[in-house]
Amino acid sequence: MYDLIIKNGFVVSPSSTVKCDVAVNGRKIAGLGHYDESEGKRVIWAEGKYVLPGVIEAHMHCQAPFQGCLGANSFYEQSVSAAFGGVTMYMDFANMGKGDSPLVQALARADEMKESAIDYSVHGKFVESTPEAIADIEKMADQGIPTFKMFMTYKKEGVMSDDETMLKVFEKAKQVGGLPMVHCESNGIAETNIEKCREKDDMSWVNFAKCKPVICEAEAFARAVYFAQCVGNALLVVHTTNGEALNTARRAHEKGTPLYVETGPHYLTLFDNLYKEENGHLAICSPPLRTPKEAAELWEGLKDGTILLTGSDDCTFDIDEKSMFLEKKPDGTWKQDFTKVVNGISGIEIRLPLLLSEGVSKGRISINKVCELTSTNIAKIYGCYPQKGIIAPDSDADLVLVDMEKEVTLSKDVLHNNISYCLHEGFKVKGYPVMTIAKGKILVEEGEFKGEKGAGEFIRRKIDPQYLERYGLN
Ligand code: DUC
Ligand code: ZN
Ligand code: ZN
Repeated sequence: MYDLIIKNGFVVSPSSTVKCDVAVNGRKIAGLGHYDESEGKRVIWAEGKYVLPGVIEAHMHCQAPFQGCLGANSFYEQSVSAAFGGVTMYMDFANMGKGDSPLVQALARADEMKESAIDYSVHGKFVESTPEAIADIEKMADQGIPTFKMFMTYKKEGVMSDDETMLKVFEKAKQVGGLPMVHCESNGIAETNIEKCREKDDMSWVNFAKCKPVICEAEAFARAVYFAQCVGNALLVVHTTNGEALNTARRAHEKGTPLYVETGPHYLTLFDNLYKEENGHLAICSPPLRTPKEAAELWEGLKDGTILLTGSDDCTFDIDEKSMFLEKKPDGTWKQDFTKVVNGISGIEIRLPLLLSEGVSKGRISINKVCELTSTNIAKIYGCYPQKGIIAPDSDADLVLVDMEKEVTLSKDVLHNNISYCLHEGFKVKGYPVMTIAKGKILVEEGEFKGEKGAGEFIRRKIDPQYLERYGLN
């Protein structure tokens, strides 16, 4: 007898879509095949639905003090919103300031995440390269935390890593089988441009994007890649937005550099025209939203394998936090100053729907590719495969049932992210998660959350060395 049988769905992996049943015992997948309904204590009929491995979000910032703000959600609330988007595991970053121990901060973060309804993990973060900080890298890897984030910008916020820190972290990460993750934007280019705007007294939302153009990202991207080649280590670049950077990646891949590139659904579906709106500050995120041209370049990168990962970079701030340092003019409109707006937009709940709709329903990519981009590849490169990221015997029974015919108009009212606006308001999607199952238990069913606060567990991770030695996740 099995605890659960999911019957007659199309079971999706990166390489196949097979109509079969999935049997679950306790928290694990017991088998795939054909089972009689009498063999299951509970049977879920999944005719016509696709069954994918639960989405893994490896890029979000929840309860993360930044630019004077904290975010709208507690970790429990974030996990509920995530579950509605098919997410069954997520990872956040240690909060770091100069003088902090990366290890202590990472463990503190894991502790904060205990209230999550879904499994979780943490990335270390580096803002300096003192001998003590570098020594923490091995200790973190030993404790199942083999990924280390650095920012190439945000100097004023005190979280930028200089070149030396990057090189030292790269070197040590290589020694312990770890992987640096880098936010690539040139602080120098951005700050110089911002100074010019200040001189002209034009700090409009539109100028935010102009201060951080493609070249600002592409220069830092190339520098990070050269550093990785210099040290001979692997590198993961988060939230890449444009073809200029992708061309650098292609050249690196030709040389065999294990460079893993992530993009986010907002860069595929939202554009810089939002900065022309009165409430354009709600769309301020870094790197900035770009144009449809860059989005088309990203779709190419997804198709040709230059981009193997997606992440939402979720930073859910409500209007009050996005606006808290702004003033209004006598006519009631904003006195625009983009330097007074916290960077970040919400997205954890809509990453899968947007990829299903804009990707699969529009014929750009297959559902198998979506499986890779939202789950399998994430589990592999972040080191929790095959416990996560695949529907196979002995893997965790983390599953998301998808109805490719379901049409939803995105709006603040249909999402569960605790904020009073939605940048995708009115955006129609076709293809939506209709049930989320984590470790064999139903988390979301028929629009209702059925999970439990604190049910999430810390997942220790270890990266397969072959992914760090050469490019590719096969
Ligand atoms: N980008 C954002 O938009 N917010 C937080 C951090 C980041 O890199
Ligand atoms: Zn970033
Ligand atoms: Zn981020």
